[in-house]
Amino acid sequence: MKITHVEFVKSVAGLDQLPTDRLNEVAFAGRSNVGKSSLINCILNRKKMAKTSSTPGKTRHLNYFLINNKYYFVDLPGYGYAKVSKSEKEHWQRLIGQYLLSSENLKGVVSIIDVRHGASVLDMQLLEWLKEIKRPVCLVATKTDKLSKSALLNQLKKLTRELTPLIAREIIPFSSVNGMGKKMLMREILTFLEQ
Ligand SMILES: Nc1nc2c(ncn2[C@@H]2O[C@H](COP(=O)(O)OP(=O)(O)OP(=O)(O)O)[C@@H](O)[C@H]2O)c(=O)[nH]1
Ligand SMILES: [Mg+2]
Repeated sequence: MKITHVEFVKSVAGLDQLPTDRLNEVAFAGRSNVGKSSLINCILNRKKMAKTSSTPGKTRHLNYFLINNKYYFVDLPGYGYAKVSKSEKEHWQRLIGQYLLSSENLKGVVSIIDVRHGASVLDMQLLEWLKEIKRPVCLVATKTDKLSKSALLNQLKKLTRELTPLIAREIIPFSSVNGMGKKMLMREILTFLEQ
């Protein structure tokens, strides 16, 4: 897909504020600071469309980006940031949980982990739950630029062994820094959006 137009549409803090135009959408989920917003910018070829930061917890709402006036990419707030209050964690669970469970326009979820750290308990819980509710998932292991070639190969083998029972597709190695995996990921996303 050639990206011709990208537009930030809205930041959603409650499910009553979701867009009503029924465009197909894909959501990007992962731990706080894993690189969700950077990944979105990378695949859209835009430097600062989704706000990125070295401080975890930057994305607090569901951020909707309109792509080619046809689809939405939804940048979800990260989970698992230790310094977030209990009530905020509960808010996240309710908001994102309800959204992932009930959105009719959501055609797939891009679940993002850090290739170096693998899947945390929270990542596994999310993957298990998405499987249970039958949401199509594509798992991306990002920040591959931080590992040497051989360390990356070993780590991908290990992750594939651990996570294969939870995912239907191959893990996509990705880097927002050098663009690794960009094409493969866009192909998967299009498969979701075109269903
Ligand atoms: N080396 C490297 N750094 C990355 C990559 N992706 C993201 N980063 C860095 O990781 C940090 C967090 O990136 P974000 O894209 O803001 O992460 P996020 O998941 O959107 O974070 P929250 O919105 O806070 O949940 C930033 O300092 C990025 O520059 C990558 O592929 N490689
Ligand atoms: Mg973010």
